[in-house]
Order: sequence, then C-alpha cells, then structure tokens
Amino acid sequence: MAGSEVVLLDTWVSVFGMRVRIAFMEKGVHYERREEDLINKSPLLLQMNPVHKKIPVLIHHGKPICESNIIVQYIDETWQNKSPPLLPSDPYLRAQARFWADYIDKKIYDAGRKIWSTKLGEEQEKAKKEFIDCMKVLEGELGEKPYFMGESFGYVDIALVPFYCWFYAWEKFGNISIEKECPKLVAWAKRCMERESVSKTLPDPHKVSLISATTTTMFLTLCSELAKHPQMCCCYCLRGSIKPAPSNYLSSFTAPPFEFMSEKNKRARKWNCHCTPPPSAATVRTPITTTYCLLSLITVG
Ligand SMILES: N[C@@H](CCC(=O)N[C@@H](CS)C(=O)NCC(=O)O)C(=O)O
Repeated sequence: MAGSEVVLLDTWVSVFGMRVRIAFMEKGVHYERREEDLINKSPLLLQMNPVHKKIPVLIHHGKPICESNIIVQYIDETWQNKSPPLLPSDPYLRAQARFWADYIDKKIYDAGRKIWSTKLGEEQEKAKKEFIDCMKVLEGELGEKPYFMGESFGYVDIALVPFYCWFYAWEKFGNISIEKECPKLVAWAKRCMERESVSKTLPDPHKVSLISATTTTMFLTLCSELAKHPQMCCCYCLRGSIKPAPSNYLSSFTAPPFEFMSEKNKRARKWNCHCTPPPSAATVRTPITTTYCLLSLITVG
C-alpha cells in the first residue's frame, strides 16, 4: 500500500465512516479516503479487518485500527496536539462519554433499522415505540446542554450526529415526527450541522432514504417525492427490476453519489449516468426485496 500514511477505508453512506470523517475534519488532519464496494470488498479491507471485514478501517503507517468509536478515540489521542480535544481529560467524564457512545451503538442503529425492516402493523408500531424511547433517553441525557458533553462538540456528538441524515428515512418509513417527539435532540442536530465538519460530511437525507427503501412501494414513494425537487436529477437503478436495465447500471447498491467518486472514476465516467424518468409501477416489474435501488443521485445547478 504505497502512498498516504493515513488512509480511511470507507463507504459514503456509512454512519460509522462518517464519525471518522467528522473527527478528521475537526482535527484538520489530512487523509486519503478510499470508497469500498461492500458487495465486492477489496483485498486490502479483508487484510486490514480480517475479523469483521467491515468499514471503516483507518490505516495509519500501514497498521489498521478498526471500529469507528475506537478510531475516533485513536484520532483524538494521536493528534492530541491539534484542537479541539474530542474526549474530556477527566477520567470520569471520559468514561461517561464512552458509556453514551456505547449506548448509541447498541440501541439506535438496530432500533432505527427495525422501523423499515419490520412488517407494517403491530410489529412496526412496537419498533417505532422502541426507537422513540431510545431517542428520548438521549434527549434526557442532553438536557439543556448545547452538546452532549457540555459546552463543546465532541466524542458523543460525533457518535450520534451521523444518524441525523437517516432521520428523513425513519420519519418517512415510520410515519413519525422525530422533531415532535424529541425537539431538543433535533435542535442539537441542527446546531451540529452548523459545524463544517458535520455539514460537509453528512450526505443528503434523500439519497440516504433511497438506499434504505426495501420494498417497491417505499422506493416509488421516495422517487415521487424526489421528482418534486427540481434541483435533483435522479438516476435510478433497480437491479433486476427495471427492464431493460440502463446500459450503464451500477454493480452494487453501495455505489457512491457523484461527489464521493474518485477522480479516476469521474474521469472514466464509469459511474456516470444520464437522467432517466422516475420509475413507476409500470416499469418496476419485480418486487424489490433487497436494497438494490439507487444508481446515483446527482444534484445539479
Ligand atoms: N461497529 C462497527 C460497525 C461497522 C459496520 O457495520 N460497517 C458496515 C457498513 S455501515 C460494513 O462494513 N458492513 C459490511 C458487512 O457487514 O459485510 C463500527 O462502529 O465501525
């Protein structure tokens, strides 16, 4: 692995990868970001994270560090001369920060996913309640503080704020209003979005919602919503579902939006695509049962 001494193996839509990107930007550390295709993992990823085979992986001087929260701690310790500090120096407060980051890991991801992966009806109502209850616990912990650890943005905020770009999907699929349930938490998320590190890292919630559509109905609903946004030019790919498939369709649902593509791919127009009309029930022949849905969504103008 010739080249950069700080390399991040990442996937654009990963909330875990976003944590690392935010931490790097807060610290002003330069690194090389490599977009992984999780359907077709690179030999480097398999070599660097043989245990979990997951992104993100930070490779520093050729040595891997895995697990997003551990990577963020590593960044804080390794670049401790660069401000801001991400974790408090007091051991008790550090332990508290780790506790809440761990809570977010154990609860929010799974509770959120259940909203769109469970059947409509009683099961989904239960999932929604569980999710809102977890969010309310976090809202209680935040209280009146501007950030989770007090006056300054840090480790716990970094652990949670990437999920903000999933709020739209959760709200759409769950028919819930997170803002109504947890107004302080949403105010906190908006406060975090005022930071360049966050606003430049989080992808467009519309793009995120498209890849999380796991049924044809969900997907078509989102497409018709998107068609209302004139600044969006959408290119769709329902692998195996639109016939004929666009000639330049992508090989996996993890295909990055344009801004995440490597310069090489942009030049090669490998991922590039033209506008297609939004799919309709007539063009979608087979039900979407997996997340193969988004080709690319490009913001124009
Ligand atoms: N606990 C891990 C979770 C990482 C994770 O779930 N990464 C996903 C992408 S969001 C992944 O690489 N999945 C590939 C796979 O499961 O094969 C962390 O915090 O880094």
